[in-house]
Amino acid sequence: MNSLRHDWTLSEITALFVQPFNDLLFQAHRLHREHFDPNHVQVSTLLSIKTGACPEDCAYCSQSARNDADVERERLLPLDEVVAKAKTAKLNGATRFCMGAAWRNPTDRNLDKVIDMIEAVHALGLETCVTLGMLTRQQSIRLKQAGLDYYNHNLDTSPEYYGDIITTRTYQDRLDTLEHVRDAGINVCCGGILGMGEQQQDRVSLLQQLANLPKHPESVPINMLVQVEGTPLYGAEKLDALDFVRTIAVARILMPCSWVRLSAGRSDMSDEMQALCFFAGANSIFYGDKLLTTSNPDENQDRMLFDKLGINTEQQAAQDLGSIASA
Ligand code: SAM
Ligand code: DTB
Ligand code: SF4
Repeated sequence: MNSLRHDWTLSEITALFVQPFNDLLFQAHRLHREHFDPNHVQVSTLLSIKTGACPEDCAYCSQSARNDADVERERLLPLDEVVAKAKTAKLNGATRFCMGAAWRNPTDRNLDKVIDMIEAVHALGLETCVTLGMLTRQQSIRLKQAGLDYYNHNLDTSPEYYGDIITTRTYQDRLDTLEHVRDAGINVCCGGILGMGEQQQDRVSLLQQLANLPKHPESVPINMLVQVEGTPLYGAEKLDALDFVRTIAVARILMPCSWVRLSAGRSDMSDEMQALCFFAGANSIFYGDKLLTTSNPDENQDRMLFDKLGINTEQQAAQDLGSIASA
């Protein structure tokens, strides 16, 4: 097995980015095939369990109380509603159920309720993932004890551009939460957002941060900004589609055993662009017509795309996670 590196330099990553497109995609796809079935895509379904009124000032987010987006705020959903949504997701073919809350961090009482949800979703035979904001070491241990499979916490962008996007929590706060989650033994889901007006060097630097973590995240969501009216980033210059594909390819090369998720933003992507992303090494998506507050392609559309591409979504043996676990 190719040994995983955690010492990538900015100039090495830049050199990958600026190769001719075909050379980059060939390199990424070859590595993808070495570690994964190239015709398999993992599907996760998202549910917002607590929506809006978030105290943080993330410039992209519809749920920040400081932004002016038209989002109906909702309290923490009751357990039976969450279980009903998870059952539907499972019937539709999802293998992982991800629950997101618009919190800076959960209180311990919040966490009790989320733990009930994790246990109930797990009992349906689904993998569980939550994204609740910053966590303490103790809270991470409690989530592990509840059987949580994945915790999503993104770095969002490069350390250099970060201050232009969020001022209410630091990059180091994010790294600290990732360390707590990792140390508790929970699988890490960590990625970022492209198309926020960042430069290529920021995309290089974000990927360097992810690849040089002490262990690669098992899951790396690459989101294309969903521009929401009323947020500061509404109207930001769009990222060229091929630069997005290049970023997926470089993520695949740097983190060859991680699941790279083609996350938010697929509603604005053509079938051809998504097909290129899958070729470049993306092998996971969010499935179902809603992300947290914005829309996603509906299941029929995705089924049709997968049929055209010959992609299967059945759950597979965890042989690939096994290979990263030993790295
Ligand atoms: N409040 C928690 C937090 O921020 O850690 C969890 C939920 S938050 C919505 C999870 C992630 O969704 C963010 O870190 C960001 O990467 C992504 N996200 C939020 N709004 C987005 C948007 N408009 N476009 C793309 N990604 C977005
Ligand atoms: C991630 O990286 N992307 C998801 C998930 N983690 C929680 C969130 C996407 C949110 C898109 C905007 C919205 O629907 O509010
Ligand atoms: Fe709050 Fe998370 Fe949105 Fe930031 S990304 S405003 S922390 S819900």
